[in-house]
Amino acid sequence: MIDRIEQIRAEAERAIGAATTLAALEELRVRHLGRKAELPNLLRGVAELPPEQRGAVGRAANEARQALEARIAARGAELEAAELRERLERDRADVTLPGSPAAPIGHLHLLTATRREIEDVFCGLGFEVHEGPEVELATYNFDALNHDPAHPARARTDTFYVSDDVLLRTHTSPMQVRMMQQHPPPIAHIYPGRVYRRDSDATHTPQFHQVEGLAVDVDITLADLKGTLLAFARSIFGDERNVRLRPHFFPFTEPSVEVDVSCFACRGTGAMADGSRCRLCKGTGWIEILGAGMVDPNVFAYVREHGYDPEQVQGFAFGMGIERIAMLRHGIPDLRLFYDNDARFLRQFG
Ligand code: 2NL
Repeated sequence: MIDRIEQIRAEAERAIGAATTLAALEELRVRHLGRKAELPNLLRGVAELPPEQRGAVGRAANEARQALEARIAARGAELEAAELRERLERDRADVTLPGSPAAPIGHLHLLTATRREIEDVFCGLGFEVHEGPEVELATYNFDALNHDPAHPARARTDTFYVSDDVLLRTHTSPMQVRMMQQHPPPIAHIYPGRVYRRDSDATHTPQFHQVEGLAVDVDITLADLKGTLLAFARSIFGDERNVRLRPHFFPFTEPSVEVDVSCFACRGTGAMADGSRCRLCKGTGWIEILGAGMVDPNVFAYVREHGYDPEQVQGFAFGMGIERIAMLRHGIPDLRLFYDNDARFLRQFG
């Protein structure tokens, strides 16, 4: 009897040691320690043995059962640990990899995004985009553009001079002259970029951004200007918008106009739904967005020998502030917000 117990114990211990899965181990537990297994049966039968055998057999069977229980528990812990290790290995994740899809890092500054949108509109209308130098000759910045020699913008107090005849451009108009010198008509260009003026308050910064435009051919009219700017205004401010031209003065255009877009807050009515006065357009129904006009013949005369005979060609030009367009469109109250680099402001336009 004792031999049989030792045999069962040895066989079960070998099988437990060889078990490779928790399921196989559970099967062994049922086979050797379950209700119908041999060892528990032996234990239950101990009472019927002759008294002199009971002690030894009972002890051996009990020890065998306890030993097998301990073996099963130990092997179970081993297999569990191995399975966990394997699962971790299989599920290994490189937490330093970017997500999928990668989260975008940052976004364009609102001024850059606005500038690109403006460029897209005019590209769609057949205009080319050209950039030029920010440090400019005074001649290109003022004289070529029909500025009166006494024009206040020339003053040292209004313009950053590098030397007597070199300055930081006060508008992108010098590029129009440079490009006319390089390209005979017909041309249709826009000139985006930084410009500089000695000004600083809630509506002026010493450096800001402009987009100017120029279209020259033999038959360009003010109607072409109005149609072009209507298409621009609708792209930027909405399909429902209209534009109107008001007489104005610029040195380099004749006639000159200021261009208004119908108000997108009150749909041009000047009044809100509750009857109150529209704050955006101050109740007028119109918002000024840019200046424009027909290129003054004196400007063409400056580039006459490059194919711009003022008797033969005509064209329109316009100029707008990128900051102003973005402020109107997004209701931004202070120009300086563009340059403070407060991420809480900038992130709103991501
Ligand atoms: C404004 C007005 C304007 C121009 C810019 C221009 C340039 C040449 C010839 C004719 Cl070379 N015109 N530029 C014309 C009209 C208006 O800008 O309010 N800008 C922010």
